[in-house]
Amino acid sequence: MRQTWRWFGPKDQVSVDDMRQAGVEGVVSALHHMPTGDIWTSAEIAQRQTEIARQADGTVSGLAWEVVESLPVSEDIKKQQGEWRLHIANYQESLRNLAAAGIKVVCYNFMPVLDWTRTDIAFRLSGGATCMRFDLVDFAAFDLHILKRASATADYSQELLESAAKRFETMDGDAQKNLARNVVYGLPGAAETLSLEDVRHHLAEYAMLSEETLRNNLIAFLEQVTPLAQELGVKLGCHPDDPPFPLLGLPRIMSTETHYRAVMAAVDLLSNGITLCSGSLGARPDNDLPGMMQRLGDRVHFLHLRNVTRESRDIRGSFYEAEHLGGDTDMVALVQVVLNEEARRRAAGRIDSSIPFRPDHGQDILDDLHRKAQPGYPAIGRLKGLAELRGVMTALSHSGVNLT
Ligand code: DNO
Repeated sequence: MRQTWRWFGPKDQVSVDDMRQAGVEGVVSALHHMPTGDIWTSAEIAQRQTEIARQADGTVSGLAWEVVESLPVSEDIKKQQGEWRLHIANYQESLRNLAAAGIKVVCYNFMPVLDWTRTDIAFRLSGGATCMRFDLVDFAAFDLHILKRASATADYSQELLESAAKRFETMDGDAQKNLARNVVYGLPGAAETLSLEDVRHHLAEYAMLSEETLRNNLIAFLEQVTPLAQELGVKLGCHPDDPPFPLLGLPRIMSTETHYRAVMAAVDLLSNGITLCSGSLGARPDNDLPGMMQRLGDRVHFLHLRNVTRESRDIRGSFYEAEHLGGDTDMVALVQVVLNEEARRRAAGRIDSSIPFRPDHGQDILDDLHRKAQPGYPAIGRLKGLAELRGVMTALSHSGVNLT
């Protein structure tokens, strides 16, 4: 398991030097400043590689850009409208440029309009740490009373409608603004920063788009880019929906094992793969993460290891981001299955037998509470997660332990 770490570029409050001290082996990054749909040029890619290769004092860091997260897919491609053909051609060109620069794992997602979504970015836990949380009542309050989406009432039970109305009444102007900011203005890594008006405009455009059409559009996109990726030796990994259920009446097509199976089978090439995010998928009680890794492992090209505590038994429910070994996903069992998959790849002579993973997100603890890094991406909270995962990996790979 290759220990990687997400770095948002020179503006990241967690530096290249910090990553080195954390014992990171490889870097996950993206050209966040590039408009979605544009070509990532060789010059821009080389610039980011240079930034990663150097420490603050100019000496060599020994780190390299190994995984792209994300090369974003435009809304035009998702809807198959406007400039979608040009955007696909540009995506292909970006893949060529990345491959030429030696970067061979590319993560993307196919969530319409909103990338990952939380209602609270600093939920205080009893021990004093803060973490990210998705509260369904807050989300419904946003949808019904702030965004005022026309058909929203149909999406919630009577009980939820009442709780959301009550919750909204307790919010002052600042609380409303905060909630809207958390939901729509884009969390780190989201391709777009949207206003409420933008969201309304997108929702109107998606109104006629069924789940089936969205899936067909993903497959059409993959039919165009995967054969090229395969030729270039690039592995694509589709990140799951986060949270893994429909929001704002929009279809979600990468939330379950069944969803992944359909898309993997439709374009049956090794390069058409998965970013297995245990945190996103783990927010649904019917997703069995170790089982998914076991059954889909062949196509898993990148892993996000993180945990959530679900606050309800419903498919669509509230949750908060737990410690990496806490929460509802059995992380030890999952790591065991990853190690098994790597052993299988080694035996088959595959060159990708060390799967890159990153300790995804982290709670804000100690100095994180003052550093104000990107929400979800603190230095110490992530380092703690990485250290715990490293402990699990080391113990399970120890020669005294029998790997089956
Ligand atoms: C959140 C991330 C997501 C992810 C994209 C992948 O922390 O996991 O923003 O990068 O959805 O395309």
